[in-house]
Amino acid sequence: VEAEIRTTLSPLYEVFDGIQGPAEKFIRSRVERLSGLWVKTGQRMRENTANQTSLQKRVLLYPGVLSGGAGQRFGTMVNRGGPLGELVQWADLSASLYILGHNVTFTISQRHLHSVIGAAPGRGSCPIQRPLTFDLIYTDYHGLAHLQGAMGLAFQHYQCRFRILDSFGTEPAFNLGTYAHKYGYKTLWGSWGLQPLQYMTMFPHTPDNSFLGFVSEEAQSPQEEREQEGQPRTSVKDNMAVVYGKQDYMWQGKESYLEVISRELETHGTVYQPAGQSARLPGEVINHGLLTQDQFLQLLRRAKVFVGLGFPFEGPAPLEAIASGCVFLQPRFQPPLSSENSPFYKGKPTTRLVSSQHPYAEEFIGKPFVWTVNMTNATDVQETVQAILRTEVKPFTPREFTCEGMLERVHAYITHQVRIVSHVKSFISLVLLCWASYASFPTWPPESALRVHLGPLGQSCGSVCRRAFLVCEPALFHHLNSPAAFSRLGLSCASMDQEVDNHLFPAYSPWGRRCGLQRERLLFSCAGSDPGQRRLCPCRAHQPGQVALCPECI
Ligand code: U2F
Repeated sequence: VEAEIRTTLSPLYEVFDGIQGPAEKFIRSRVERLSGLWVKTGQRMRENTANQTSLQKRVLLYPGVLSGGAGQRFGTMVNRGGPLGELVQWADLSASLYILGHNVTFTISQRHLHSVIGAAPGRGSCPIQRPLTFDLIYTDYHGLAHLQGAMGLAFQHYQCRFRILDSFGTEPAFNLGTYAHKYGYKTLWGSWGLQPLQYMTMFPHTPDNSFLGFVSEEAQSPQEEREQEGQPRTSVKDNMAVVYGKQDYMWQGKESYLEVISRELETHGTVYQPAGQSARLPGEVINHGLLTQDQFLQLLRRAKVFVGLGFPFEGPAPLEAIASGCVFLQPRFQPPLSSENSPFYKGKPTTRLVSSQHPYAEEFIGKPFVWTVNMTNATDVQETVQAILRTEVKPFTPREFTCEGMLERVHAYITHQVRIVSHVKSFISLVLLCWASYASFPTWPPESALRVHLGPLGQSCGSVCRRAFLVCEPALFHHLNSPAAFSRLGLSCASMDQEVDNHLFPAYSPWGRRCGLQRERLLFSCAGSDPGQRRLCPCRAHQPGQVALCPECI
């Protein structure tokens, strides 16, 4: 069956039926609220991409974090200022897959999971019992562990079908268990040995993973909604700031920073307050309590500045604020945060250095929409706020965070990252095909997209490519992993190292002119650098505002 773009989301609400916790309600109401936008974008896509069809996939969505006791705890926090970023992403992923015409099943119950994947509850099952009826399973790290328990031996057979929503990303060195164990990259998460591109992140953190993202909506009045699309809207703003932080502990110790801002702007908060109590906030702050997303967006629409306090890290709200015509003011982290020095990032399978509260906003959007300051320097803060107030900004959304951008990206992943033929009936050939696609070299993006760069000492391929206004493409590494690739770059190798495991390979060490070839394809890594190594980097161009896709590859 061909996947045909759908023009309604209503049947998807039935998919969510019967799941009634606060988290699921949040997901459902977000999908409903954005349905008009999804449908309109789908229709536009249908007109423009008449010939770009793909096979309909049977897709299971299983956010493990919402299941069982842990899920109940997560759910309880939804109405108390707890994290919503992941729910935003699950909602937008469900809507994207449905609009793109796929067959979507959504569950957060382990019992239901067992029944739909064909395993008896409470014990592992024999894979021969019943072939998996899903082409793809989107889950998270929690869900992966549940699936392993439920599927037994079949778990490994089908692992190429898993997609893991992993907000902060998993670098290859942490992903391969044996390597992680041997070289000190072992963390709480990681070590599942999947293809690094199977991990899907909230922002384009490392190109080793697939950037899934979400949709950043622009707050609109009904009248504006009727206006012609594509015209930047200007609205009259009040002299007000909205502070980013749904729980009052996030505000503690930030009084002097907020005081400087309050001198210039009326300061508003959307902080959860338990019944009968008020949140502990500076006296000058007007607190609205935790708002629904819709109300929150209406507030942003009135404000000039959205103020970051340093936490939460890397969430959706700054993008919504910028889409609503606010400037985002946020603290710089000097030294940068990492899994070495930050309790929050500790145990996360990444070596990333986090230079501010929202590095994507800082690096990919920047001024005049995003200003990054030293929050302990009152003069810096004051001058920045004054400069912001002299600047006029229009609502802005990077293309990759629009409905169209997300649909295009998800469609590209589904079409090109999956090479499982869904019409194959026999279980054995299904398994072999799954393995074959897992083991053979990727063919997307095509080799014609490859731009080879030889990095300087001590630089990761991620940054080598970025500095050339390109992006590192891990699926193209295998084209550089041969003696010929070294000679094409004018490097003469005194030795060719093929025996050592090193996630920086292919790389060249000028001391002794040693060339290193990668022998484990799961270790091809855009992330990672060493002062003694020059890395061979597979870079590619990307579409404007859509870093995940190259111009010639969809
Ligand atoms: C991030 O999670 P958060 O939930 O803290 O992220 P936010 O940026 O605050 O945004 C989540 C949504 O909350 C909404 C807002 C956003 O879409 O519209 N909202 C709301 O409904 N009502 C309000 O009063 C205020 C905001 C991140 F996404 C996670 O991955 C991290 O785990 C977490 C910690 O760093 O930060």
